[in-house]
Amino acid sequence: PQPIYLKDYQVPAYLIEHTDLRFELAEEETLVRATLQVRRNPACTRTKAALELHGHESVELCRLSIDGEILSERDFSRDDELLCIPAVPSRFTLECVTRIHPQSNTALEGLYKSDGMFCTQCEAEGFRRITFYPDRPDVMSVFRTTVVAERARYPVLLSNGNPVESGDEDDGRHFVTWEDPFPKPAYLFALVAGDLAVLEDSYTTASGRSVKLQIFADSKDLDKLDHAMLSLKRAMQWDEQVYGREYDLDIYMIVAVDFFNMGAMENKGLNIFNTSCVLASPRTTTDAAFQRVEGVVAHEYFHNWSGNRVTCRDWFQLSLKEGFTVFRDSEFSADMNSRTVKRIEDVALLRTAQFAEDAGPMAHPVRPESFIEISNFYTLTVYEKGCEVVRMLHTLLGAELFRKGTDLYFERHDGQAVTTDDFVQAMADVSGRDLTQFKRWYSQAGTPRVEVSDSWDESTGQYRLTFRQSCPATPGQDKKLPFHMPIAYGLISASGDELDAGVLELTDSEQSFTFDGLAERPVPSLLRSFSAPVKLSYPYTDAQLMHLLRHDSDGFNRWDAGQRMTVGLMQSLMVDYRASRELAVPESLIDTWRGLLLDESLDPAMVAHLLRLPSEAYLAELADEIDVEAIHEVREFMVTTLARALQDEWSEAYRRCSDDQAYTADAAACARRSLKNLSLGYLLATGEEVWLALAEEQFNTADNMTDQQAALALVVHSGFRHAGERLLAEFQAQWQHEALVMNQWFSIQASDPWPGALERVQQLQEHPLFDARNPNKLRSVVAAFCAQNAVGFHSADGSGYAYLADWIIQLNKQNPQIASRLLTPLTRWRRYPEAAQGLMRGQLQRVLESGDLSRDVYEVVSKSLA
Ligand code: BAL
Ligand code: ZN
Repeated sequence: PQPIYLKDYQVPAYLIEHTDLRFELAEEETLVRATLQVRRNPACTRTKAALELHGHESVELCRLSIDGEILSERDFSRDDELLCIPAVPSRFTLECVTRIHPQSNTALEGLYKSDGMFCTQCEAEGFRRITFYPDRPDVMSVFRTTVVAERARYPVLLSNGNPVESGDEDDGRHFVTWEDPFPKPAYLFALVAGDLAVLEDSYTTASGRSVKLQIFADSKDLDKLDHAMLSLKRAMQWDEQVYGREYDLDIYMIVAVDFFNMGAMENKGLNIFNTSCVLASPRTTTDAAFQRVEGVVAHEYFHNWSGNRVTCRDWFQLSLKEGFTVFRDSEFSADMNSRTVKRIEDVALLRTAQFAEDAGPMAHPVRPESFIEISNFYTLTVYEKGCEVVRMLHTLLGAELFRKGTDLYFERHDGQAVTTDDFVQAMADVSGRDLTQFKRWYSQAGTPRVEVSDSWDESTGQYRLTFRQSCPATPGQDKKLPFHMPIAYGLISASGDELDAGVLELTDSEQSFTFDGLAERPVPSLLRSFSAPVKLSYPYTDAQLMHLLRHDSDGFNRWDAGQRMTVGLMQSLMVDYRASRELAVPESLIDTWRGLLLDESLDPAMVAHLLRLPSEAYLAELADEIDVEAIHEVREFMVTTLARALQDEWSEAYRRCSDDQAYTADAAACARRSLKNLSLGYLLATGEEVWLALAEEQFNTADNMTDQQAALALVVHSGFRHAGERLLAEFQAQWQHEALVMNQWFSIQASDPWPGALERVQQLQEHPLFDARNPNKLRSVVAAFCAQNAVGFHSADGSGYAYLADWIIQLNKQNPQIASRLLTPLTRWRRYPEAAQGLMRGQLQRVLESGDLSRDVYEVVSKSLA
């Protein structure tokens, strides 16, 4: 397979003014008749351009005609990907009839069956699995879609836009016709047919229009849709208030499906969601999952403007819609919940997983320059780092100018397919700022390093901060130019007062800033709220970090000061561990933690974040060479030591955060559960039976999934092995009919680091509820083991690596997108010691040689081995 390049972009030679689709859905096969009004693109200067229609090899062509004249095989050419008609008029009607087989579509791209229902996933290039079409985002068309199916089996027939006609056909079939007046690319097309229950509501927009809201799901899940509906209405209102954006159709639909490669999809007027991102009820859903539902519902809704009304010119511009929309949904969640906690969670993900991506073989700029398979670029870099880039624009311009910039962007480009340059240009135009250098964030890959030093002149009261920025080489980019980055900062006095605060703008590789008239040397609080996605280092002493932890007015940096302290300690303990020296946790840290645990004035959610040790994955990302065992053992040692030293305080925190009131989902209750369950984890880590009894009691009496699942996971991962097995059996008996709950049951076991993990995972695969065709099940078992169980996966005999390679070879044909995504842990082989490197590389080689690789898997494996 060959890469395609951004530099080769050409405007389409033909445009589709109108797309009329008729789907005849049946049990064996589906017939699709597409009638396209085509015209030459006046912006295309190529005189003899052929009409190019994308079409997957699985699509059977039944009939092709132009203005009623049937084309013979001599009139066009077709290969695996394209159908070319060399001679066409400048304006014509193309009719195309295709036959497809959704029943055997295991890739879950295009039209497929999820349990008993038909559904679609067309982003990025799934529409070409339905019919022949210019399947590129810069071809935007108005769609009219008629769906025909047996009424008894498929009473609900949905597509984009508004329903305009319905009725009966022959043989017990019925039809519904939908019209979407907003021109859209084919990737936003959607169709659903099934026997679905619906929750209905309505929303009145700021200008007074009433919009019908419908969420469809299997009837057994009808009681789990309220939270998504509430989140949707909040998102609609927030977008009006914060961005001035109103919804535009008369109806907004969400459908929950069980078989789905992604989290959700923003198809115009008809979102399709993975059940895991829409269903929620206190009994079956954890607090974290409730928040995910809220965030994803909002994200897909926000796409209606940032993605659908204004879309991407080509797939290199994916972050135009994704980075911006993640920024929008993260700000929404920050407004609905705790801003500081949301920021901590987002940054923890970025620093752990996106930074690791930046340091691996698939590292790419936010706007990639080339790809073999675009599905491989729905990445943390495009989404999360892309969000950070938009956040930096927000920081540099300020909220007011940023809003002017988005207003201009939406107004200027409504109905167009545009680029990240167009987005930045709108920001430059409203602010009068030169953002040329800023755009390097879109074109240069890698995580920049910023080293900070300072000096203090007692006699003049002058304090100076000096910044040096650099960026490591990434594949295809050896040398990097300096970035334009905002560094939010504060200067803190010995008594904890803020002497100065603001935003410094770095543009050079080395730059100094002086602060005059200070009465004392301050402690610098740097990169407040993580104002740029960089690795910033400053030689903080523990005393300075302690000072920030106590006094910083920036909540994020208070947390980060604590993280820096524990990370520093754990890194030095790893050195001791490798040298077989005795390990010890300093009394000063234990005292600090005691103070935090006993301080009832602090937000329990914040305390829980402060007292949660850095994850193994984060410690691995920070290491030059990843020593899985040392990381795990040191972390376990820290947990056990802090558990025993602070047993009374954990017990007190647990008691304080337990209440007898019935479950509520408000922020204060979530915060209490968070600290309560963290405390329970530490109490269990003491190894004392009394705390096992407490965990079992919580498991048995919990009226919500957050508490029940926390107790289960903590016991299963603890040394109380028999009790773990008992609770797993009880949990299974209680929840075997709830697929999403059982996914957690799988995942808790697959991520259990105790010896014998691989055997346990292999047994789980034999479980009747495991289904290798369902991506959620693969994520719960295979991904949970390979990506969240470092000790098990990196077993010295290489068995974990072989296990993953076996899965990749099996899934390569069945579901290439999932196969290539699961591969990630193996691609990081260069970060591990030599023996592991050889074993991991060997398995990648085995995958490469297994023959007939999909583009998805080939791209990741070949780049990893390059
Ligand atoms: N566009 C794919 C799913 C999402 O990012 O919303
Ligand atoms: Zn998105």
